[in-house]
Amino acid sequence: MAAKNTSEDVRGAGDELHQRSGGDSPPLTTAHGVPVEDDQNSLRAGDRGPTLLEDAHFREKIFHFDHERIPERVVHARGYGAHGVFEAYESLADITRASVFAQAGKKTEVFVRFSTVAGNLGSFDLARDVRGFATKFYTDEGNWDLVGNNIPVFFIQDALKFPDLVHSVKEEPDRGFPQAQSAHDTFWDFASLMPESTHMTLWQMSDRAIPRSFRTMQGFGVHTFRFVTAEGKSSFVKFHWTPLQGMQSVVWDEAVKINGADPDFHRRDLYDAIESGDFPQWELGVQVFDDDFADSFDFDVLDATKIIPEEVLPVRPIGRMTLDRTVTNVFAETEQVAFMTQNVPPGIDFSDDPLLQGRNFSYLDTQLKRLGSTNFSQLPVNAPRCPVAHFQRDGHMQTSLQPGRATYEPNSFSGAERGPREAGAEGHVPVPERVEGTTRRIRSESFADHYSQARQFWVSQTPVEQDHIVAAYVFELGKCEVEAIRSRMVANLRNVDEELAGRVAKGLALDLPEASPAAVETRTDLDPSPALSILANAPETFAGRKLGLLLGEGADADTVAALETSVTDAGGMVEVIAIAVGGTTLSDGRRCPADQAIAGAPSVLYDAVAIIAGEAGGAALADEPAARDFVTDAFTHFKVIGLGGATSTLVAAAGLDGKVDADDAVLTVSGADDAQTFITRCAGPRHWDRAITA
Ligand code: HDE
Repeated sequence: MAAKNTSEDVRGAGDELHQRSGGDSPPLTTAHGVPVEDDQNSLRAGDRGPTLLEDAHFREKIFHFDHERIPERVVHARGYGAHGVFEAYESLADITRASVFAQAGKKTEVFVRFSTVAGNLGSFDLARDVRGFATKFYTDEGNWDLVGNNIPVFFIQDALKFPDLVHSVKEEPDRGFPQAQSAHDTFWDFASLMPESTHMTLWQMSDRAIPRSFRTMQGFGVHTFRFVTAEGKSSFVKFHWTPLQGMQSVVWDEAVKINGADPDFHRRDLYDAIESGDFPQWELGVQVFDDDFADSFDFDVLDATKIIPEEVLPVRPIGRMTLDRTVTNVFAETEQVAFMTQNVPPGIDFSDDPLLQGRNFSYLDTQLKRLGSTNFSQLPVNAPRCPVAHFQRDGHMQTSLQPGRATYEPNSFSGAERGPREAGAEGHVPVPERVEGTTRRIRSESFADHYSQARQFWVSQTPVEQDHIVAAYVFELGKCEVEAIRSRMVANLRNVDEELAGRVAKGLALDLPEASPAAVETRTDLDPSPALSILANAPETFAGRKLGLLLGEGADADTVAALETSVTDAGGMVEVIAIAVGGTTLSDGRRCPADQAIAGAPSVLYDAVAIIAGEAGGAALADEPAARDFVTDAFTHFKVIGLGGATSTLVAAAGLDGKVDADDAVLTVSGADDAQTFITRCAGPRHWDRAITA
């Protein structure tokens, strides 16, 4: 008799998940709704005979599977999205007619996608890279896409150079590596030959490029845009997102290790925060200015390699965004979302920034390439939430039942037969601008100063941040095989700052090259901008941060409970780690389950760590290599460490004997008072003064 694999065979006994999956679930059907009899065995002639062509269910299932993939984004391929809401603080009617800012408390639905730039879809989250910060506002006058980055400047001034930039940073084509990294010859070859990139590389080598979380990074519109009032009065505007969680980054050695321990670190972090109800928020701010300011400012406001320092032109907060809903389906939403800089509603307009102009041209092409149909705007994540009416018709995957008889305008029909009414002044009116000039391929002289703001960024950093920048240049240039490339980049850095160039050259054991010729002499009179430092602006809070609580057998139950309470009260999260994921027994005999086994939970995944153990538990941890690394890494990464109970054997085994006693950020934790003191200290900065050399 023919044997038939049944669903019961596949499930196995006692499988609760499967037992639960019956009940109210709908029947399995084909894509056309026909109920399926058997999803384990294809239709065949005889027990061991060939599969039959008439098995439509098999054919459809495999056909669909074979077509599951679409091209990934050529840049920003790896991203993670979430839904939320934007709320305006006040009416901005005096500067823009954009409905999103029409009145105080006005709420607009948003979708945000964060991303890395260079890596492929399956790359890791903690690459040293710029982060995309793209926001789609579903306004009641159409979608507004603010497609920004977490760094306010860009590598190039003219969109014509974008393919060159991207080709240089992507994996090298003759070998297919390195992925998701700028630390290789072709990127630094290009950057060193393009002095206009220098300012951006300073930001990219800073801790901005290795954020702790999407939740702890700023966002910027980068370009100068325009606000336009109902009366047609326009002003220039630059957009800033400020995370209300505060800014925070990791150190490079942590980034490298996080990529191994949890390549999904940033997406998991955002998902966990939103799912646990800890909704991240950003404040939207604007720098608004007129032609007089633009004319008198030190640099060209159309040059995307420049900022306007906040100290020169303050940022005015105008609203707050809250991300409060994870996606239902990553492909349908995060992958299919189509951002386009040219999506601006009435009240917002472009400037003549050549990079922005190029982007406005590019984004439509990329969506057609990826999504395969001109009707991509009908996908739920892209569809405006306001009425849509036009005479565009048909095309692949048309899902809209467009009514009306006339599909052209002007037409003289009326009512249901007519279609939308005539376009008019209620629509998006481009700012009238008088333009004249001779057509030439030219770069304005006002774009020529490539080093002064790079220097300003450098001198605005704290010494710790400067150390990180030097180390990053040394690391990245050290990965270049061609010495001339290293040397050329250091020659450029001499125009930024002699100390920076000297320290990078020393780190590379390179003879200091002559400074490269500069079109304009570097200005040394620009005041430092404290707003550019992450550390100088770090908040004193543990809210939204995570404590890694490593427990050994016999850990004091009261201390463990007190730590959990203190962290939760501070708005933070705790993850319990033990040698085995089944957990450990506390001093009161209670079994404490673990969230993670130590082998999969190195301390790089946490903002601060505490280790609590009884005698036997402490000795067992000391025997565990992953537990020893847990302590050593936390110490090396300047983290606050809490020690409770019998941890001295572990500390000695980790090679930190003698070092922890005199260390201000290694605290003894025993009981509720200590737990509170410890968490209060965790809210402060990392212990940057820690001497970590052997
Ligand atoms: Fe983009 N960029 N870009 N870009 N960009 C894309 O569009 C492009 C630039 C940015 O999460 C692509 O949908 C050109 C600056 C983000 O889906 C593509 C130029 C800034 C995202 C494209 C730039 C950005 C993209 C690829 C040179 C910061 C991801 C996939 C002028 C202000 C959006 C896609 C998402 C994506 C073109 C420069 C930000 C190819 C030609 C400057 C955040 O259209």
